Amino acid sequence: MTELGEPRLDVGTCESTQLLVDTSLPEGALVVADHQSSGRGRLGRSWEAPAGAALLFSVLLKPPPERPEPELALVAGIAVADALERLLGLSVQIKWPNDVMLRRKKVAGCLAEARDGAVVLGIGVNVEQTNDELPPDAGSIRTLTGRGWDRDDLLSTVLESLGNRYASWRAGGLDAVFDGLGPRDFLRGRQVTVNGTSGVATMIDREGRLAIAIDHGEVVKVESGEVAYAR
Ligand code: BT5
Repeated sequence: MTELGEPRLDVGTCESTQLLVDTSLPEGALVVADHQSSGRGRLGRSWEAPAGAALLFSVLLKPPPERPEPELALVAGIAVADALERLLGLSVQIKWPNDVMLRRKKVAGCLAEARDGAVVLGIGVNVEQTNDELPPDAGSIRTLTGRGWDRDDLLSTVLESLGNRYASWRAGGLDAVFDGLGPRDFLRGRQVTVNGTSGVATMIDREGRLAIAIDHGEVVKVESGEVAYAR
């Protein structure tokens, strides 16, 4: 297991925890915010959460160069799913490439950004938001289970799972964490469109690609992109 969370910086409001991580610090350095004024998603999108309602943090990772850094968003999704399943006793899915789903709603998102030869991994988990404070396809622990959760307890559990899964991934790649991914694949069997390719999602493969069965039994593997799916 890799110990994550030291040194730790807690801030009230910031633009984005992603920007506050100093990459010269040792691996495991953590920034936690109560609120972000410009929380970031992938591809220039934003991550929104009212003050005091969500777990918002970034952690500094220094993976070996041979490990593909985009896989870390999946590793993070697995760790968040492990933690939520352990705490809530409910099954949690991963929607390729970086969403964590509970009761078919996005409850958390992960963002792996390469910087200065390191990776700043950001995770947002919706905890106390009401439906009015969330996008339509999103949920919070509160809206989905009827109760909230102490954000510090949640953070400790997520960091512990992440430390475990990250250590396994460092040593053995996605293969070593695949037990946490394959069975949780939210898109499997659903009609999807990614980067203009439409078909039925069949699996996430061991390189982290989404396999899509298109016409005539042909399978296309997609490395990244935004997924539109049928419910
Ligand atoms: C993600 O991006 O899902 C990655 C989100 C990472 C957020 C964390 S919070 C701590 C750290 N600091 C940051 O600045 N970011 C990280 P993506 O797949 O691009 O999803 C973004 C999309 O999700 C938006 O375009 C909205 O449609 C939707 N969205 C925004 N806020 C949301 C929320 N609270 N819950 C669920 N969906 C949300």
